[in-house]
Amino acid sequence: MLKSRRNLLAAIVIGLVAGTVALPSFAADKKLTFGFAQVGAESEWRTANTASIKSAAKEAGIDLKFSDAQQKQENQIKAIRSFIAQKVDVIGFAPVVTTGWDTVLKEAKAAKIPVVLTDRSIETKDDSLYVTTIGSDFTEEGRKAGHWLLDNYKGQGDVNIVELQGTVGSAPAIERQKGFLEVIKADPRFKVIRSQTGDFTRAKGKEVMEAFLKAEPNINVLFSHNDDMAIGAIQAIEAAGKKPGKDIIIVSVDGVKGAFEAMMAGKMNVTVECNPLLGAQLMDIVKQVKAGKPLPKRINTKEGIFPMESAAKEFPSRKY
Ligand code: GYE
Repeated sequence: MLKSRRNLLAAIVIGLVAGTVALPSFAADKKLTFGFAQVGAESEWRTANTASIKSAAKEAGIDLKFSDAQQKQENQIKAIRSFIAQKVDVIGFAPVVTTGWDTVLKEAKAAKIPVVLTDRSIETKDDSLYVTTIGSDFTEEGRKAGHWLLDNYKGQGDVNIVELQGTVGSAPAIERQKGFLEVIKADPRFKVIRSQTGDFTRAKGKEVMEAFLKAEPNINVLFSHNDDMAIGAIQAIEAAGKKPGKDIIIVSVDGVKGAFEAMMAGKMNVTVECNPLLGAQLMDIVKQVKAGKPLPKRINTKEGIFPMESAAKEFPSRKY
């Protein structure tokens, strides 16, 4: 008995060396699992981002476990914990806000599951808690918005600006504001007279703009941290009997189709591009992380700026 077992073992070893016996290949066949905690479905940008991630995962043969946090940090934390419990290979998330992630990321680290951030960044003293962040340079987007305004504003005298901020404490809201203010402070005529969050949604953008219009009879410019809020605000401006794009100049960020439609209708003046189509690059990174390849801590996406005059020409080739 013992002898025949030994013989069998010997036969397998010889077979393996000779290449005639194949090792069980489940290790190679096993699909890579990627748990992804999305912010929510708050904007056109986000819808395009989610679609890009889902289709890229399919194409890359990655088993995607997708969770929608409905813009709530506690839901994202729950999703990350469930990914840890499921022992996924890699965890990814677009952090709704910048702070408050250390505890859950330490849990992922203890479970030896690498974490990739996409779209939004976090603040932490321990940057060993994630491998890399892939996304846009939001400060630069704010600067582009500011430069466009300084270069293109035609009116005389003081320029009263109202600002619709994105989600409080989110990287794009903090950094777009920072970049914009940094640039417009070069000209003291330009003043932000009101600034409030519209949480990146159309409904809130409309509501907050209505309040701005009631409180301020003399608004010259709206700077909106995303297109959806700007589109909501356009409705409020029209309802107040004013002409968006003329009576109130509208400067926005994202570059989604809805913004191009508003620009072609003459109701929005400019949108700074923020590219949501991060899926393919993200899946590449997931594979590299799993293979243990070293990656830079920060990977930026490239983007442009589209004034109203370019909208009709650009519109047919827009992908989101
Ligand atoms: O600008 C906004 C979305 O984080 C870059 O989130 C993203 C922002 C985007 O809701 O539309």
